[in-house]
Amino acid sequence: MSFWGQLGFQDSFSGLGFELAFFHDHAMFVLVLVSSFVGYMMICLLKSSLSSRFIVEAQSLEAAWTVAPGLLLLVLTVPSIRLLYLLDEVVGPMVSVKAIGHQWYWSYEFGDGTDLISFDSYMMSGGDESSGGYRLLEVDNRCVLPYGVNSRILVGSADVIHAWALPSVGVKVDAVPGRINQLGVYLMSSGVMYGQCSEICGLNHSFMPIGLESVSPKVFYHWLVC
Ligand SMILES: [Cu+2]
Repeated sequence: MSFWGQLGFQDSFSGLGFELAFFHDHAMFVLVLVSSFVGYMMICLLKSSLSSRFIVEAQSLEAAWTVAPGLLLLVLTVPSIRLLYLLDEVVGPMVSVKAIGHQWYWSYEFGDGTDLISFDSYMMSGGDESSGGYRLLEVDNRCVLPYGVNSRILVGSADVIHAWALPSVGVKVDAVPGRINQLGVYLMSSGVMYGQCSEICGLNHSFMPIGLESVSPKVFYHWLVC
């Protein structure tokens, strides 16, 4: 989760989250480079008292200032498109969980090889850390997934459009009624992740947080079966 005064992304729990943070840093590098160069040139132009009445064309200069931004765009586009396709990839999932958005809570369903397990996940009332969790983020029943295993999350909705989003996993998927969106997740360590519904879905949109617990496959199996 994020903290006061935090400037960058949250620490990542998944490989794709790391990739997203890397791409952000990469894009910021190009952005700072370009804006400082353009800013420097503008200041130079404003301050300069030089003028030239005789230069009517400069083919090589024009070629350079056309090709250079093109190359910069390519430097941004190639990793961006690679990441876009990677995010859509679901590789042989061993665990599937269905996350369904409701007004205003989430419900989860597990149905892999066992009886269907389903439960609702409501925000904890109380509203301070003394009640055992972070204010407006803690839920009564967290979704549980194993780390070190390819998982698939199927996201749907029972009423209006919600969005299942977990910044520290690098995940944000719309929950659309009558449609199932899937995403692949590979968690890399144990921990608890917090997210919130990210589609304005009505009165209590702010009060349907998402809690995800990443546990070892063994613990997950026991949780699922017992
Ligand atoms: Cu919602």
